[in-house]
Amino acid sequence: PFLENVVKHPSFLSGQFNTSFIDTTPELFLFPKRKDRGTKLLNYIGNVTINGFPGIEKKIKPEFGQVRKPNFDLSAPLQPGTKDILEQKGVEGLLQWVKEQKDVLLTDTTFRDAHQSLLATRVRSYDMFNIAKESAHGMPNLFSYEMWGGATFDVAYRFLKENPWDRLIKMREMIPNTLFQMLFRGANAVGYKNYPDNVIREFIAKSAEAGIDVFRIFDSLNWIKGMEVAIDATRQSGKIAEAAICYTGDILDDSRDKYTVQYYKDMAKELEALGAHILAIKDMAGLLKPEAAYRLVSELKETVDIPIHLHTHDTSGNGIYTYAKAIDAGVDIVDTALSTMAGLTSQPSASSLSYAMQGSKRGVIGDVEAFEKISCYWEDVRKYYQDFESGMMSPHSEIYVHEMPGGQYSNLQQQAKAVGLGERWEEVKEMYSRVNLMFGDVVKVTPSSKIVGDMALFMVQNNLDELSVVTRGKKIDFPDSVIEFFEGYIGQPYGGFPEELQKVVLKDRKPITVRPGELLEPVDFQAVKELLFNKLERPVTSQEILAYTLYPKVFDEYCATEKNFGDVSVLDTPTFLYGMRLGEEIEVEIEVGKTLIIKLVSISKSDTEGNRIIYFELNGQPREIKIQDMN
Ligand code: 3PY
Ligand code: ZN
Repeated sequence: PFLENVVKHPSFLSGQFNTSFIDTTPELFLFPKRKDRGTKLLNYIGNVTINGFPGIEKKIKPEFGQVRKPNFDLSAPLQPGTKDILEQKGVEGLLQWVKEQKDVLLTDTTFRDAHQSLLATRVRSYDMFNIAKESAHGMPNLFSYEMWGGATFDVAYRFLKENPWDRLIKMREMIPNTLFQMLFRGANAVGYKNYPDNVIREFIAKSAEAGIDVFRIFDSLNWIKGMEVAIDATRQSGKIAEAAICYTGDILDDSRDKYTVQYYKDMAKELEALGAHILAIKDMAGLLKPEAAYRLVSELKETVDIPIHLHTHDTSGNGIYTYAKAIDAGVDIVDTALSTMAGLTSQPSASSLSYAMQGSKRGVIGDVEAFEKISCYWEDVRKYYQDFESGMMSPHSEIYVHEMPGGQYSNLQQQAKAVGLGERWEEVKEMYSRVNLMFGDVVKVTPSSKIVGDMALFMVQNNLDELSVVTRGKKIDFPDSVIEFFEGYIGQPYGGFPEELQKVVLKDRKPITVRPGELLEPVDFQAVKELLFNKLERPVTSQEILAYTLYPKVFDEYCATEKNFGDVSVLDTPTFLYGMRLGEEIEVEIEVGKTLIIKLVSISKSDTEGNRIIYFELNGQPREIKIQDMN
């Protein structure tokens, strides 16, 4: 075997070479033949045309038509926004400015929670870039865009085969006037388990560098210890630490005395003392009823001095009413989505709220007409992702019973389908609420919600109930996530673990009670860098090191896809999801000013080995691609 190239030759590495070395070792110039970007993309398109896209019913690419875009003057100077205030006045100046606003400020979640909650997080950067400049011009007076974090990081690599850091960096360039906000799961970062402290610190530092200004930090069990490192790291990077209390249960129901107003007030005080700049009420499932919102916000306003930012989901259909009551009680900022990406498991609609508040003491800051124009774009784009819709067509007040977070609903449904439980979805939802009670009535938000969901799926699949889990428990291999939870590796739930169940799940394992970060060895980033360098045979960025640290397998698969297919993020979404129709011609801008014209000419029948030849034209030149038909 010859050495792949000059920089890896031992003599080169040890610095022992002279010019004759090059003349005597010509094999060093036999660089492996790399496929060009065009061929790689043809491979991708051919493959998805023949074999379909995971999670999408295989069909001929539908005709979607042109998307509507607002005709704003993009050459006009941008109106300054909250990002400019942060830059000019610093964090304290910005917070002061927020407190001075008489009307309520909005965070727009269209780029993150809205599609996480409606479309299983599948909206691609391509569709965001395409409306970013218009958003910067049309919505300059938002408090922030929630546009990163939560499930978007993982899904970008895992399913969309694109780099989430690129999304952040490019969006930052196109929307320079408004704060960017991300959802950060405390010690779980953007993952589903606790990470060592140095990973949390490094992730926050790098996200801040790439463009995040506001970190909404929560712990999935409302365990403040799990949030401390992230709050500190955010402050260290000079950014805004928005610490969240996750709302669960029902403060209006006297029979549920675990999560009371006093519980939330104590937590808020502690978070303020820890250095939170803003307090978020994170109503991830949409359980905060209007009167509860009024009481909770009024009480919290009395308890803390920092601004209060309310987040809800509209699953029950009561979201606007909840916000109206919270606004009456003095909430500073609320989370909304553009109307065509709002409602149901997503956030309430920005424009509906604006209209709803007309004539009240406090209005909504923002231009409704612009919201509606930008919203038309999303109405058209949403159609691309129709296969990821949850099928929920109307408000579901059942949410008050099963308490499933909006961001989980469509994802768990996909998970259920994937393990063959699509037809038993009603049972899964019911089991979800039963598992919550078995676990001692826990806060349910990623990853605790995923653990409850995993257990619910597991119990439905294995026909288990509360009793048989315990009586047959010794012989049951519980899902890994459930074991980790009972071991204490997600943190400590308020009120402790149910002991009997904990013993059944853990068997001989011993649970921990300290912060997992205290036990986890710091990650050696230099070692990860070297490992990745050897795997990828190219220099690696600190962003890639973090991605690999959080999701090694997902990142490996992403790199493998990139190697085979190149950068597929440049494809328009219908082509990315459905491939091409016979006779169709598309243009793909692979870099600024460099466009490929691709035509799908014909497809052969499968040969005896199941291969098909796809005949393309690439910039007018005939090209053939062989694809294995997996159908
Ligand atoms: C997430 O952690 O992704 C959430 O959206 C929680 O609500
Ligand atoms: Zn949410």
